[in-house]
Amino acid sequence: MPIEPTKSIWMNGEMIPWEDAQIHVLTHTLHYGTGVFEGIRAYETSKGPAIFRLREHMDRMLNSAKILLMPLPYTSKELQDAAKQVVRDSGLDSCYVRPIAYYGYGEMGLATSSCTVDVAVACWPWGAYLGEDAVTKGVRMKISSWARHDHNIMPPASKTTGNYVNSTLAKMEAIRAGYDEAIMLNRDGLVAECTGENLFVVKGETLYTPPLVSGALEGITQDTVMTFARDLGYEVKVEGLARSDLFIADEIFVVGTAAEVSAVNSVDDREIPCPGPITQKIASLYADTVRGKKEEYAHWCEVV
Ligand code: PPE
Repeated sequence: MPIEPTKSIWMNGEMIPWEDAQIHVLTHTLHYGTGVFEGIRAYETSKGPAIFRLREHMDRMLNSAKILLMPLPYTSKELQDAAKQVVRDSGLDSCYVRPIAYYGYGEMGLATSSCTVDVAVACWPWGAYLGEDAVTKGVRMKISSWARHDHNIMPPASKTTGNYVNSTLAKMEAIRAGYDEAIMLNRDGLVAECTGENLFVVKGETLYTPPLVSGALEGITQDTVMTFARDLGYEVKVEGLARSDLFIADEIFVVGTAAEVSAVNSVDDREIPCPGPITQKIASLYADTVRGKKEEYAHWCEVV
């Protein structure tokens, strides 16, 4: 679906008209994939639009930049304020927020030491990421033939734009083979994550999710879901998962800001019970929490 423009985009500290948020074709990051970004959602709540876990997202953006040795000219707080301003200005009740920091136009070559760092924050309406019925009917997963890049190739803890070449290869392979999404294994054959989501396996009353060392981004939705699961009395284990753990899971679901909580109905054509009761419970708690309907988690909703 095409991006639906909003009024303005925050660029280097100023709100500028949507159509003026342009960059030069010789922008460094366009050539080398050296940007860092975030994906955040704002939801309609009874107190007005609120951005979910805004601080954690902007803190992670600072960490992504740190890993890349990129000197971000803004603090987490300044970026949080920029995101709030963009959402307010859009007049939207709910939207997706995309901050990005990139090496700008001015120098070429792989060393970034003398490059300028530009930062933008945009928002627009973005619907269900894995389809409208991802929660009820689930998605069909393919284990990718592409390995997840690892810590000594592209650090998965940094949400770097270039990292997503790996995700795009896997996503396109899955879609062209008739699946909805890919599960990526690391080079040791352990489950890492999906192209834009973390993964959970349910076995009995225990939830398993792969850690950063397996090649997963430390997801903020993953953290939210782990909090829910523990609060609901389930055990949560952050540990390595093998391919077989997927095939014989009681339930599998994937989570991310864009994908929210989406059920999995099969992995490489092995059916997974779907939608499972624990998946449903977590998905509905997530849907209520992000809309500010759960008092105990209301501190995660940053009213704009
Ligand atoms: N792993 C990857 C590789 C990833 O891109 C995301 C988010 C996650 C895990 C989940 O992280 P979190 O959002 O903090 O729970 N993917 C973002 C980008 C999606 C896109 O297509 O662009 C997102 O969900 O916003």
